[in-house]
Amino acid sequence: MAILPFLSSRTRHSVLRGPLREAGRRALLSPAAPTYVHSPARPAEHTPTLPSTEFSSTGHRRPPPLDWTGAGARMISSSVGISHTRYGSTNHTLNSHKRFYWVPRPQRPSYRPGAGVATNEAHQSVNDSFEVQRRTFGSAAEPIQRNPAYSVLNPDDVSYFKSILGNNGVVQDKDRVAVANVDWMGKYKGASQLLLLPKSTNEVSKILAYCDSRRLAVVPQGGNTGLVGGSVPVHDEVIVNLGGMDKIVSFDNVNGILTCEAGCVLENLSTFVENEGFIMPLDLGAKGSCQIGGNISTNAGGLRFIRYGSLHGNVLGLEVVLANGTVLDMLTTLRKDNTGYDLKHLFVGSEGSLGIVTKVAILTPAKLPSTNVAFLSCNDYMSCQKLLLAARRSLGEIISAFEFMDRQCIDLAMTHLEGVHNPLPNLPYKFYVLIETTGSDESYDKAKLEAFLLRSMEDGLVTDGVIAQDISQASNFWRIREGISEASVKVGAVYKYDLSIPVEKLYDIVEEMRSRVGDMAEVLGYGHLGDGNLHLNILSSKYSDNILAQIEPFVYEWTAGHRGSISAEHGLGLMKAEKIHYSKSPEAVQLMASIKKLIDPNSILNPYKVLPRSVSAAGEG
Ligand code: FAD
Ligand code: 2HG
Ligand code: ZN
Repeated sequence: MAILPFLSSRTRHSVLRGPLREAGRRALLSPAAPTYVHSPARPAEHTPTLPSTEFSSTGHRRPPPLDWTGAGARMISSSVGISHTRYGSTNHTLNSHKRFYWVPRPQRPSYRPGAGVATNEAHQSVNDSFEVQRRTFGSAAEPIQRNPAYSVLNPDDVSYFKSILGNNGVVQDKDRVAVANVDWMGKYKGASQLLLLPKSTNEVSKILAYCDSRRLAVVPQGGNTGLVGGSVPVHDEVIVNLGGMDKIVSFDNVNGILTCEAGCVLENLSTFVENEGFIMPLDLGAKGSCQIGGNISTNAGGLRFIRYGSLHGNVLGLEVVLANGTVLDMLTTLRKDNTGYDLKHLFVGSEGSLGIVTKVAILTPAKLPSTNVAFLSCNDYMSCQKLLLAARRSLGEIISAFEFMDRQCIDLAMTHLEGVHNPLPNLPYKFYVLIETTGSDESYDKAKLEAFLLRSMEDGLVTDGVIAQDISQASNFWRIREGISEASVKVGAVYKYDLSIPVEKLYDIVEEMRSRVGDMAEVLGYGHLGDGNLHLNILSSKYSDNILAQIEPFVYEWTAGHRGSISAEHGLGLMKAEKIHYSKSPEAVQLMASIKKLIDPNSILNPYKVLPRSVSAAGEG
């Protein structure tokens, strides 16, 4: 068996160990030789290239949460800890050496004139933002007119907000407001003049009651890592960022139930529960910036979905503030509760259009001691599919991630990510698969994975592969997969599509798209194969109508034709609000609009997003 010569006694015993993953650390140990899994066809004398000793925690960057308290700086120290109401002063400060990814500083938008007042200048800002949208939106290329039913902010409004939030909670500083107006990709840009930073549910309630009475439009904002333009204003909506509500309320360490405020950064929560012997049921590349309230509002999927499923299953309770300021207490921590309609589900995935999530109760699975990560190559997409089925059968109870990437993704990552190494550098392969297993018995889990990989090679599904020997290597594998998004925005223009497609058809659209755009753009396919979720990214040095014409409506029609979803996990936001009919029936969309009307009759929450304007626009009041 070709695998055995490469399994030295040292490497056999140094496969990633649970304790080494303490607190989610994936990148701290010195590198050891990875266990290479070679195809029987490969010559035994081929010596694998070891990851170089350049692996270092210091060489990586991670995205700091947005600095809502400083003077406009986005890149702040990562030491934003969790404030504890129950756990005293334990320092759960975010460790800057854990997972490495980077949120680029958004392009600084041109400064907006005037300070938060109802003037012609405000309207000029609106027009400025319109120009930007028209140029770059892709799916939202149609002009979006400001709905005149909304009021324009005036000095009395600002004074009122100061009276409830204090001066620090009302931000008009141009730099800081400018940052909050632009999304992570630098693609969607609004013209808001006001950023509000509430610190309690009561403050959120007062903000919304006031905005509703004045008919001021509002955009709820978490970590601003959303990829569909949902988290930033379209015009002059007031931005309500939840970052100041970052306290853990309680942790039930018998049942693993975490209750916290919506502004807690996911990575901070991860660190916190891991110290208690649990893990968060979701994990995503944006974890250093995204907030749990944002995760819930987008129903984020991410890298652990295959194992722990959707937030619809893991969220036990929510506290939500409705548009008129009513605080809806659904913050139960019960596993089972069939008393009437389960209203919290309306807010999971509603993208800030039905209410502002202020508190969350979430079920956290037990942290298991043994983790293994393999990075494999396959010759064709059919082999990836067969590998997934085989993994489900052979690794069923321990599989915790099954991610796939095509060759173009690896090339992109190697070109644009600092400090990453191709684990399989000797030959270019067409497809790569990252498999992670997590279980309770290290030797059993490892033996199981190795046996599975051997069988897969014998069956010709896997051509080459490597199992991480330590956290550094595992971190490198994950860094490649998680870093694709980050690398994609460095190219210039990126058209992102997030599709659910039956697994057997999932890669067909990547190939069709490649032939459609030809040499105008690079087409990448990757994603959560285990969940049937393709991330189709089309990259070019700049946005172009010609490229867009090749992509849309083809991508939506193709997906609908295969009974897929045009938003698997990122939501509709602004980008796809007008496209919902590709995935939902007219009756379903109409019912959604009725629910929106019932809960937010003045339509102040996140206008222009999620639902088509034909069914959701606020009328003249
Ligand atoms: P924001 O971006 O601020 O907001 C997203 C939406 O939620 C907006 O519509 C906003 O109005 C609303 N919202 C935010 N907070 C609240 C609140 N408290 N109450 C009501 N509405 C609110 N997504 C995935 O699903 N899986 C992934 O694997 C994944 N990986 C990513 C990797 C990178 C590098 C990046 C940049 C993004 C990734 N995303 C992924 C997308 C994004 O991170 C998620 O959608 C995330 O859940 C958004 O959280 P946020 O706090 O940044 O929310
Ligand atoms: C991921 O899985 C994210 O990496 C982002 O959902 C996908 O950037 C994208 O297209
Ligand atoms: Zn994803």
